[in-house]
Amino acid sequence: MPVALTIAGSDPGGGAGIQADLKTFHRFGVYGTAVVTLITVQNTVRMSRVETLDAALVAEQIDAVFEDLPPQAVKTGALGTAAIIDAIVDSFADASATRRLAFPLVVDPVMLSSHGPALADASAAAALQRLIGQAALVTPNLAEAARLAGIEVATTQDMREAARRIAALGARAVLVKGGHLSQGQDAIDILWCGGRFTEYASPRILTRHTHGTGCTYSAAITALLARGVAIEEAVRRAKRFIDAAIATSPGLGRGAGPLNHWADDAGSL
Ligand code: PXL
Repeated sequence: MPVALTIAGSDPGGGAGIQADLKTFHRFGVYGTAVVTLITVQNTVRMSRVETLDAALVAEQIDAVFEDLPPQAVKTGALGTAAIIDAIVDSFADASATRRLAFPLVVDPVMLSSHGPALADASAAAALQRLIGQAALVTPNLAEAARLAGIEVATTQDMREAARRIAALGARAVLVKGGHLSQGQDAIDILWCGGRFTEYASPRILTRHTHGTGCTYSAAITALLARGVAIEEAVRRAKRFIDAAIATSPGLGRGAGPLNHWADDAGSL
């Protein structure tokens, strides 16, 4: 059974962060391992606290997984501080040198949550560039793409330019997610990979239950990479999965509820 690792924050409400990642890995038939970087206090209506863990504790968790359960793919989510990001970069370098461990890395550059405290501090944005330099794929939403590329991102043309700029930081591929674009009927995501663009469009689903969509999307891609699927195809299948997961969200909670992580979409699995 392929193994995937998520390095991310905890959402006690179960809709985002490591909880969403593990459910998604499981759905795709991949054994999920998880290293916690920070603990949020939240549910579907509020996020009231973010507590980051000690960077050395994060590194120790990663080493415990690498020592015994070497993953075929790794993703990162909310990382909190520059110290944690630096510890992760060092852990990867060490695993490559001493354990000859190699895996595709998916970086979901989570910086802000839709509500509540930030999931990364100011120093983290700069440190994130070092991690991006090692990524097989980076998956920013519009706001994150704008921040990383240093341009405004309001159109699909901007999304392409942002993808190119983020790739110039050293990432092998960049997926800019246009779910928050104000124009158009479709949710359009743009992938820059191997010197060409691929556009993925699906009808926008009008719902407030989208909590954890970014986490779930990048976890699905990571699971498919762990199974040896190529990036362009992994994104195509993962997008089908999140569309189904949003369309069949269970409507839990009184606010922005979670997706259906058990969505049944035969074409994606
Ligand atoms: O979706 C971004 C995100 C990532 N990680 C954790 C979160 C959230 C959003 O709420 O709580 C732990």
